[in-house]
Amino acid sequence: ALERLGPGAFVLPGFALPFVDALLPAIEGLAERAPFRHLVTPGGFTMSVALTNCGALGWTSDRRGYRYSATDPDSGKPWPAMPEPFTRLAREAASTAGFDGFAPDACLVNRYAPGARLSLHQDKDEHDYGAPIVSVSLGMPAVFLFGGHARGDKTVRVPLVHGDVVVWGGEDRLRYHGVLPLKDEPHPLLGATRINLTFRKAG
Ligand code: MD3
Ligand code: FE
Repeated sequence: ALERLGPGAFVLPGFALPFVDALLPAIEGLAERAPFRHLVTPGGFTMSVALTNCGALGWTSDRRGYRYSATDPDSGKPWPAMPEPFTRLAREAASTAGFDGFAPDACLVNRYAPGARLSLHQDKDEHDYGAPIVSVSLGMPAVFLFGGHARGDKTVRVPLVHGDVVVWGGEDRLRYHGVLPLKDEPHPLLGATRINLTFRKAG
């Protein structure tokens, strides 16, 4: 199934379910080498969402700004390689939404506890806005906010559950988006945790 949110934005309900058994141990493995951390924004706020990365590039933030980096600033080492099932899932989902040949070089792994949220923002630290972004939801449900091209534009609420995949590209690539504070609705596999994998072509 494929639900259209906009001209270039699609929800693929349950698309990741066949991959879950491979994804969960891979996430544990990479969190051992690059632990989840709460980043500080340039404005001095500590994010409620914890983050790690895998792939050639990882997204990071501190008082000096947002950027992609080839190394984990906490360890000085390269980010863990992108596990093969991650790459395959991202590529198959993008292709299902009409974006053939997606080759992500960055995967942000966001971890939410109850109450964690992501305020409205645009993803514009990537070099090539021509490539789509693929987002995979695991664990607790969340309500995603999908806005317009200006911060004040009205938003639509998109409920996302374990296994859902969203693909954003084309003219929807730079739309504002966010995640409402998570409710405490524990998931059988992940407990009181939501994990979001976001695949990008950053470099
Ligand atoms: C819509 N993460 O890490 S990715 C992020 O659930 C982020 O953790 C969300 O936003 C999360 O930056 C969901 C979904 C996403 C990514 C890029 C978009 C939605 C988008 C670009 C344009 C429109
Ligand atoms: Fe985002």
